[in-house]
Amino acid sequence: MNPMTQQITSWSVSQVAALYELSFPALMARAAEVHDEYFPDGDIELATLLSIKTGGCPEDCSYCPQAARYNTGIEATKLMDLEEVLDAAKAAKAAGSNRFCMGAAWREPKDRDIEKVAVMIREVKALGLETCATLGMLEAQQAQALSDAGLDFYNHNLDSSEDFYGTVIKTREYQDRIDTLTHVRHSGMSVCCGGIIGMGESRRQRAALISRLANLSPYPESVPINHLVPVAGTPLADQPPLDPLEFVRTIAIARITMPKARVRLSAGRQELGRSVQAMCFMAGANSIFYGDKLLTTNNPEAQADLDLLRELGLKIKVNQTTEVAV
Ligand code: SAM
Ligand code: DTB
Ligand code: SF4
Repeated sequence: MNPMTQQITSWSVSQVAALYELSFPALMARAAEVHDEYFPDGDIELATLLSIKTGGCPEDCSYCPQAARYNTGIEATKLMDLEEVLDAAKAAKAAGSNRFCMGAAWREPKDRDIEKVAVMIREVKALGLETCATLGMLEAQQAQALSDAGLDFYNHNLDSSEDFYGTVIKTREYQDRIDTLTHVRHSGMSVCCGGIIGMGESRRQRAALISRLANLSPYPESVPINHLVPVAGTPLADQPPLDPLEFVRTIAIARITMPKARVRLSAGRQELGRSVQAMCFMAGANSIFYGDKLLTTNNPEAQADLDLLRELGLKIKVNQTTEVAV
């Protein structure tokens, strides 16, 4: 267990729900206090995503443009070649990224997929980038193989509270996600785990998601908080937008309940705009996906993000193994 993230407390759903009921200024002040205490540098981590295998996924995740069953116009591809992945990783490093995250639209990888991704991990790591992968459900020995290849983080999200989960995903159980997270933790890798806000869940269900994340023992080192990107053709395409302040509150509550985690302001940043993003940084977000594309949807242009961070006076995290390249 990483001593950095050892648990000292647990959070009941009611305790987390009570945080949502604080006045907005009181909640923001509390989150900022926790953030200052645990991240006195206040730097922002930059993580770049690459979809190494896009579309054609057999799962039914209602939010996802890559599910084969929805008509979203995404063309299914094979696993990318190593050279193409390395070119993208080199470009990410040159643009100042800290972490390179390889995503695949699989329900679960086959063992031969793990072998190929392991080669990518070794080579990307050799460039001096932190590595992350998100490939779907893993068996224990697959998590171990990725860990042995040098993978630093594995991303696998809970996505929602357990009681809301069945309304968005029916092709796998909540417990399957917990099992994968357990395998990842036991393999020695760091855990990247968060969820999506704005899928029609109630405030109580948002509180239940955060409570579940915060009570993972230890809680994740990285917590991506995604705002739903409604994609035409998916069942959630017409989901009414969430009040942006509710999203900011969720970031603040993630910061308070998981003080040592990197809380990542993830999908949906383009739609949030600069002011709401600035509030999210005040609420304790200290990581973003950086680069013009997420997996299949758009992200703010890299230069716009660098400009925003500079205007807000926020420092960019410097990897111990990475020279400053911005
Ligand atoms: N297939 C793997 C899996 O499901 O674990 C890895 C890739 S999957 C696209 C990774 C995560 O992206 C999902 O768990 C979800 O949190 C997020 N995601 C996918 N579509 C999204 C959308 N439209 N809006 C916000 N987040 C989304
Ligand atoms: C995470 O929590 N969000 C990222 C990453 N982990 C893999 C993915 C967001 C995907 C948004 C929809 C898309 O671009 O396809
Ligand atoms: Fe497949 Fe992952 Fe998309 Fe679900 S979120 S449909 S598992 S790619």
